[in-house]
Amino acid sequence: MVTGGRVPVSPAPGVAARRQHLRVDGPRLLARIERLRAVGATPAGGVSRLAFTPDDTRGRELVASYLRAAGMGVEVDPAGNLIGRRLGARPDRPWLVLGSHLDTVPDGGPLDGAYGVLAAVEVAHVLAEHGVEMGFPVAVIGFMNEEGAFGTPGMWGSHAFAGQFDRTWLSGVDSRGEPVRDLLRAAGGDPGRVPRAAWPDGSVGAYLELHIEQGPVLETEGYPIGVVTAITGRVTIDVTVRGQANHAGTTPIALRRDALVAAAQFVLAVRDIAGEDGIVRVATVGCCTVEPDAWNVVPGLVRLRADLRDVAEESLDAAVEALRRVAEKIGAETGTVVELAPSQVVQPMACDGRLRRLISAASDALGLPYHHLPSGAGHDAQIVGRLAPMAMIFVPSQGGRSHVATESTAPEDIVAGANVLLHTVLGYDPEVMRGHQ
Ligand code: HGY
Ligand code: MN
Ligand code: MN
Repeated sequence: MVTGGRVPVSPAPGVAARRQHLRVDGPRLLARIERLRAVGATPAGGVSRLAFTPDDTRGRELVASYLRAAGMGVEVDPAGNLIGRRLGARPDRPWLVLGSHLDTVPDGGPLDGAYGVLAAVEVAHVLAEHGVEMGFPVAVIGFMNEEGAFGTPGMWGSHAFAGQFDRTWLSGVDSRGEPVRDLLRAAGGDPGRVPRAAWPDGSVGAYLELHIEQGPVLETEGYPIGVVTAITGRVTIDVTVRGQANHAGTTPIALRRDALVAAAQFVLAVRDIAGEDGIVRVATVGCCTVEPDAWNVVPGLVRLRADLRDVAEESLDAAVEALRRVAEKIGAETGTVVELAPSQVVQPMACDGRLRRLISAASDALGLPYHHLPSGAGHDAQIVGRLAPMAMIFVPSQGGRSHVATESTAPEDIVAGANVLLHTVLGYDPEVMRGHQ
């Protein structure tokens, strides 16, 4: 399928046959994952590279050196995204973008995000080493602050990339009181120019993200590869419970306005709106602060954040409304005020059918069985998907565990997933994207 210009989009038959035998350098990929894991390693055996911290910056610098070793031009955009570019002979064509994130949750694992970026670097490295000329430019991106460090909005960098960044995110301070603008500047970004991080409509042909599953399905079902069908939607709600602090020994129970007792009831209500008989698939309260946080004072103020997830946006809306009613009732019964402020809504997103077929074909060619499954975790892909077609490849998570220090994937699965990414890239043809979804 030659469409004119200097380089044909599809390789000649002999070239295509040689490309079929290309594989990633597994030991190099595994060694880099271990080296990055050491940056921000915690005594508990996990990794803490929260966005905007010095360890996050050190990790990004390490990955920048790998991008350079892969022959890519490297830059940090104004939103803090780390970008490697391989222009190739057809820089005029829309980009094939590969990426994920490099930040972690506190005491998280070594693979969430980092695996996808390092595997994408490995793919670029193999293409360069073997002198493979693609008929389109390729970018590898380590997106900034996917996890929403210190209460800041998650999927930060991908929002900026897709032209969806909300400028109010730059105002104010994080949960530690640090001005967000200063944090971005210190991380190599440029708060005044974040809109320039947006890639124009039509500039991205497709986006591919390789990631660990972070759940139990692939391991339980016995598949080394997952082809993601859709990515869950998510809403986070910031909750403030206002009661009255008072002496723990002298204040009669009936007269208390205990903010933590009210918050505890709210946490149970969040659990009850989720699950098989609930309104949404899952819901969690994973953080909470208490004031004045003293064992002998009735709590006067509690702040927490609820995380609700479902593939149906209507269900998320309905759950927020249900929680508003519950909050009013709890407030009336406990003498407190329970305020709800939805802080970030991320829409669910279906993966592109053409790209999914390409991933399936790459897995078939490598003799790797695959399973179609939805993602219960959020990903940069669902934000980039607003700009361009996207798809995701999963590999199994041992024990279905993630966002914890014990997060792991078998080395052979890590390498297999990277090979599927490589062969999806080799099979990618911008012309394919003209076909039906
Ligand atoms: O929380 C999530 O789903 C993702 O890891 N950011
Ligand atoms: Mn994560
Ligand atoms: Mn992730």
